[in-house]
Amino acid sequence: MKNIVILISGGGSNMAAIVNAAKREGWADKWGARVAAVISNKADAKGLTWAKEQGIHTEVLDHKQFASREAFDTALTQCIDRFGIPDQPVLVLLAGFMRILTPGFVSHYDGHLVNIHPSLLPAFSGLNTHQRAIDAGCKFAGATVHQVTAELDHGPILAQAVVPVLASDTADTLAARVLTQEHLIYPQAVAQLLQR
Ligand code: NHR
Ligand code: GAR
Repeated sequence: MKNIVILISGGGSNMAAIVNAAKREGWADKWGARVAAVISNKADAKGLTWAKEQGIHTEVLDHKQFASREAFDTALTQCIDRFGIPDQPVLVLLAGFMRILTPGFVSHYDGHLVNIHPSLLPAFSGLNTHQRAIDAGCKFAGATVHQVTAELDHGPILAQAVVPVLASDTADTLAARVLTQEHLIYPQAVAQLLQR
């Protein structure tokens, strides 16, 4: 069994897309893969309610309870690894997870840590991507699934999707258009990783 742990901070729609794809496409039967847990750094993340309703194990690890990034990441590693299987690396998926992770955390999951970022990387790494794309006059925007490395939003690209930027767009309308594509490419990219 390959266990997947999903980290969220908010709505969790990408998490739901992955859980639904796993169910619909039979990832457990095909590749022995299952979403073992969803962990949020925010107690009020809406995605937690949905995950619980699906019978998925959920945990909250509030970063504000920790004195340093390192202390939080060490606790997060311990929490994630409880859902691992001996001799089988756990696949950790960031899905709207809003905390920058330390190099120690990244190297612990080296090659098994993936993020979806709401821009066409390498353009617009970091936060507030949709407003920045509009302000730059971009005609296209999109999302990128990438391996996570110590350098923020710079790991190898696994998948991208492109959407048009319309003259009438606000950050919210563009974000919604990008999000529909995220829900397609993130599960696809994860399925490709599981097949390897
Ligand atoms: N960590 C590493 N080492 N590398 C990456 O590529 C990472 C990462 C952690 C998260 C997601 C990312 C994104 O897709 C991600 C990629 C949060 C911030 C941020 O500045 C930036 C990028 C991403 C996630 N977070 C603030 C912080 O101080 C907090 C912001 C908040 O809480 O709202 O950690 O965009
Ligand atoms: C998604 O658009 C994701 O790409 C983005 O936040 C949204 C989360 O939505 N991630 C980041 O901005 C990471 N810094 P979701 O919680 O509904 O999946």
